[in-house]
Amino acid sequence: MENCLFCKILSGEIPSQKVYENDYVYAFRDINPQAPVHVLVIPKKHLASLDDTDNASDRDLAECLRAVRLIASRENLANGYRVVSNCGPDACQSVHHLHFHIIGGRKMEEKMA
Ligand code: DGP
Repeated sequence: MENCLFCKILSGEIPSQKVYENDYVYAFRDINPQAPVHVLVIPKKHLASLDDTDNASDRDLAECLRAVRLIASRENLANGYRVVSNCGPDACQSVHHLHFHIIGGRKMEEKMA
């Protein structure tokens, strides 16, 4: 998708710190980490957000969640972690390519928003 920042990361046009990749997903460290571990998991297929998942296969979506679990384990987040997907303007989504934030490595606040 032209002009999509995360598609440019996927193609290598914009560099990123890769954490994990398979045929369906790519994961990399957030440029502005909000915790000791802050990783973004994206589907390789361009989907704008969770509102765009009618265009996704079940495999595209399931692989994102499988990657979350695998990365959490590799990043030693056995004590817990938070997974966030901002969807739309009220959630302050800033990059319009579906992504899941994995945030961990410290105690989170109970209040989520
Ligand atoms: P959201 O607000 O949910 O759309 O989150 C977008 C995230 O993307 C935000 O936490 C910062 C991150 N981000 C933006 N630009 C870049 C970039 O060029 N590289 C990396 N690694 N992360 C980026």
